[in-house]
Amino acid sequence: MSLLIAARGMGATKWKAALLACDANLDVRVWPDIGNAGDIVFACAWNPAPHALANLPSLRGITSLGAGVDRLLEDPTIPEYLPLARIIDERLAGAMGEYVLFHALRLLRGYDALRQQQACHEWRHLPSGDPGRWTVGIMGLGEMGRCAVQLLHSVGFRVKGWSRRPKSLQGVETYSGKNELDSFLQGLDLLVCLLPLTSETRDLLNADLFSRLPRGVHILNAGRGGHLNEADLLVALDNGQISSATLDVFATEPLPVDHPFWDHPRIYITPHNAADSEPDSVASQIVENYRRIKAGQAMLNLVNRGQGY
Ligand code: NDP
Ligand code: OXD
Repeated sequence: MSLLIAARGMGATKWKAALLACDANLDVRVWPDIGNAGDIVFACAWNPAPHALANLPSLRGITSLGAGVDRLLEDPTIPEYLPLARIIDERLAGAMGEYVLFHALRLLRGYDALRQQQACHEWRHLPSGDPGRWTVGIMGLGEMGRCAVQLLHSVGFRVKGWSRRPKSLQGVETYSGKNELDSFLQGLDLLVCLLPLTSETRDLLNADLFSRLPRGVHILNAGRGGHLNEADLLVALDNGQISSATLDVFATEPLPVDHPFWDHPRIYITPHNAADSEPDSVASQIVENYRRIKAGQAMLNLVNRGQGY
């Protein structure tokens, strides 16, 4: 029995080393060197090459190497009956929390304007900003969202949160479902998207939603590129409805070199590195799921395919 790593853009070698460090007896194959396809019972996938997981007759389960599973759920070559797990990891969620806090502080303190002033050798005092006067709205109160909420709250930001089902979390005004979306959007200074990409959340950040936000709001998207209508964002930035956009994820990744976002003065780009799964931190849960699959047991951190996350 073998475990296959089919991961593009995530350094398969270090994943293999981390899995073997957990269990030196594992037979780990790295796509495309899969050997006998019939040996493979479990696959660890991240942005797999087309058909990488097709035609594996003994495959019994798959784990995403990240928190998100949208690409795997969309892949028509992956049979729907296969159980799918994803990563839940404190370090991964912590990294996302830090990303959101860092950018919230960057925006609150007007850091981009300060950099510009420095470029012009200009000494001009700008207010340092008071987190207690800023409201940050977090879309998605899962593993990522909850950590962001906690960190923002700890430094004094006012925080609102939105999820699919009602939630109660310390230090946050919570809202749920489409009916409460408008109340959630009211009064925000920064809107943060940490949603999974599903049929319900695709294209959610569009002109209609922007028009329901306070004028001059900032937005941050670290969910998936498919949440954002890119053309609508450019219009909203140009007409002042949105002040700035901090984007970690894009409809096409890597972001094409001629994409208009690169040179936009009020778009701040990071290359999908808000939070990365660290092999050493998550290898043990993958090895445990492989053990469970071999034993015919349910995996940890299972994805609900019907829900889409
Ligand atoms: P979880 O599954 O733990 O949480 C998802 C949250 O989104 C839940 O609170 C859920 O609501 C909410 N949600 C889902 N659908 C809707 C909807 N239709 N309306 C309102 N709320 C909804 O996911 P994670 O927090 O672990 O990850 C979220 C996403 O973050 C990933 O899917 C991935 O796309 C992205 N990500 C990006 C990274 C990066 O580096 N840029 C790194 C890691 C993740 P409920 O609680 O009611 O179920
Ligand atoms: C993830 C990601 O989903 O890094 O984990 O995007």
